[in-house]
Order: sequence, then structure tokens, then C-alpha cells
Amino acid sequence: MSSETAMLPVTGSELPASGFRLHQTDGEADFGAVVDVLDGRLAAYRITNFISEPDRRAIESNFWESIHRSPRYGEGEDGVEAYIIGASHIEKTTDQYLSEVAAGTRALADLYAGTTDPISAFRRRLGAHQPGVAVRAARHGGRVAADSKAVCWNNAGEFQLLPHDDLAQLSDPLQKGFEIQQVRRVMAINAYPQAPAGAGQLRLWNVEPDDASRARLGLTHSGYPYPHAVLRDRQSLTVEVAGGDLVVINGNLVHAVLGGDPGPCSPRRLLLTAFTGRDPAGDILWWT
Ligand SMILES: O=C(O)CCC(=O)C(=O)O
Repeated sequence: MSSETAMLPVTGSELPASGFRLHQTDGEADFGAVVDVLDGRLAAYRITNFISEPDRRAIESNFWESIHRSPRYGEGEDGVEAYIIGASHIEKTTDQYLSEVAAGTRALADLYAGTTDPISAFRRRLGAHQPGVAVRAARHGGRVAADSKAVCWNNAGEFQLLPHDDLAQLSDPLQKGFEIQQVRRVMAINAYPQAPAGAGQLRLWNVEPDDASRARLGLTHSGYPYPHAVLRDRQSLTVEVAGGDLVVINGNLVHAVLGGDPGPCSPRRLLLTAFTGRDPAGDILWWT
């Protein structure tokens, strides 16, 4: 395939203008809006001041002091693309992922020591808002997915995290039979104990790529990374993030984390995150 063909604009479905927007509230969560994101009717929803100031400070210091925080090597400053506590299913077998989850239980408990884990608290409230719908960890062979993971991106370029979607990675043949493979729509729950102003915004493009576009770009089982050029015709939306925020996004849409220069005295951006989606029965699963 020629490089010109590979760089054709990405095709797929898009949200109507009424849905391709950011909804915002302060402090309290509007779970009607959360379900709209979960079911693909709304692009993004930001709750400012969701995490209390003492919890923000405690989670940040637990993260940076943790002996379990590890570098993920790749494209980033000094060859490190991120510092991470917690497990990710991406590019692993189900067994590898679930073994890492089990081995990391203590590290995750320590990360939230002395605080209310904001991702779990949010999901409990989502469950209370949806009577009759189970909200639970994805499971396989009697083992369960992780509750969340913590990430500090370490890339100073145009993007801290390149454009990608969160759906394609669920189809990895390495995870055949894992129940997350039955999920058709992904909602990412992202909470930020710290985030500097003027950097690290989320950018969403109004396209849920189709299989043909992913195949053309060689992204069938990863959804990462979409070249910026293939998104040029799509409308985009930028979501500012500040320390204390919780943001849910429609992860089927292509999205990225912008770079930017936060300045030398700014806090480092810290993300707490988990993916969610409905299984065929309508129950809500989570994984990392
Ligand atoms: O860092 C963020 O705010 C979002 C990260 C993200 O999109 C991802 O991990 O898939």
C-alpha cells in the first residue's frame, strides 16, 4: 500500500453536534451524563473538584514515594514514556495481565492509603444510580481485573500520548476469551490528583474509526497511534484538565493527551484511570 493511501482521512461514525461536546459540573457527578458517555451519546464529561485537596496531596505523595512505581521505556524524555503503578492489559496475554494485577494489589492499596480511592468511589456511585445493573471488575478463570492504575506521562513533545482509540486493543488475539472482548463501547474514567495549567489537555476527534481504517493503518488490534494527518478533516474538542478533576470520555472516539510547557514550578500531571464498558447483558465491567 502506498504511503498516500495509508494517509487517507480516517473513516468511521461520528456523534451529532448535540453529542460531540463537553458537559461539566462542579463537585457533584451527574450520572445521567456519565451514562450518556458510556453509551456513546456524549463525547466527554468533566467534574471539577471531585477529589478533595487532602486526598490529592496524599495520592500524589504516595505515588512519588512508592517503591512500586516503574518506568515504562519508550518515546519520552530519557527514553521513559511514563511512570506507572498498576497493571495494563495492553499487548499481554490474559494470564500475564491477571497475574500482574494480583501481584500489584498491595501497590495499589498503598497508592490510596489514607484516602478515598476516587475511581472506585465514582464507580460505586455509578452503580447506585443504575439499580439492577452490576458494576464489577472484568474476570477470567476466577481472577479479576485491576481497579485502576496511576500514570505520569513523560513526553515533552506535541503529544504526551499520541492519538488513539480505546476499543481496538480489546480485540487482541492474545486475550481471546477474556470477557472484555465482548465490550463494544469503552468509557475511560480519568481522575487527576495533579495537573499543571496550560498543558496535558485531552483532545478528542469526532470519529469512531471503522475496521477498514484501522486495517489500512495497521492498527487493528492496537488503535494506536493514528497519524495526525488522517484526522485533519475531523472536528475536534479540547478538554482542559486541572488537579482534582474527574473526566469520563467516550473512548471509541480518537483522543490524545496534548503536550505543552507547564513551566518549571508546576506540579507533574498524575492520572488515575480505568476503562469501563457494558457486557452483552448490560452490566458494566471495568479493567485497566
Ligand atoms: O492521560 C490522560 O488524561 C488520558 C490517557 C489515555 O487516553 C489513555 O491512557 O488511554
